[in-house]
Amino acid sequence: MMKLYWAPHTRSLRALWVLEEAGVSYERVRLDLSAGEQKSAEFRAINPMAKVPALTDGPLAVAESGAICAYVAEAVPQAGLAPPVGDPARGRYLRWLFFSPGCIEQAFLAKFGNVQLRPESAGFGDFDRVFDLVEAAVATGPWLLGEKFSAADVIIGSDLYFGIDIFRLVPSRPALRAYVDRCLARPALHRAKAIEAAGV
Ligand SMILES: N[C@@H](CCC(=O)N[C@@H](CS)C(=O)NCC(=O)O)C(=O)O
Repeated sequence: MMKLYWAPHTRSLRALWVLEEAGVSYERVRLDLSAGEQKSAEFRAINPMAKVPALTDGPLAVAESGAICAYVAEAVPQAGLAPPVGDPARGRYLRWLFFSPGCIEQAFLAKFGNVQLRPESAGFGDFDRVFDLVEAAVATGPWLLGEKFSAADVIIGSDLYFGIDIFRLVPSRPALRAYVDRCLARPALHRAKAIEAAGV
């Protein structure tokens, strides 16, 4: 059985959300970050970065929230959270999974730190280019790949939820707002947020 190491109000929400979308039973192990439980030798053997979320599945351990979403989508193919190899939509799916850590998170950090970078050198180009692209991708919708919800929506939807509603870094443009609202309406995200609120 998959086992999720998590903490409330962190990127663990993505892992909770994708597991709830997958509809599998899994075990949760809550770590107390303020007590430093993520730094224990036992947890570092699972994620040497000493960060949540991390997931184990028997002898396999996977960390990085995007990788966890990709893993769950492939481990539970019946949930239909990833286009299979050979499906042309898989190219866009993979791009969006990597776009989050490669571009969106970098754009957030640059904005947070008020760091000015040359768009030619910064892998994300610039903040507006990143969110113009995401806005265009979700404008038609309902999901990034069209009619079919995927693990890429968990990643990009949670980035936008954090960026717009929590950190207020991203302007709430109408198409972005509507997409985040569609994500927030998903029963699996409701369940993930309820788990987070209950803390168990
Ligand atoms: N790139 C990682 C980032 C994970 C991360 O930064 N986790 C934070 C919470 S959101 C954490 O565990 N912080 C505790 C610490 O660094 O001690 C991912 O996407 O999973």
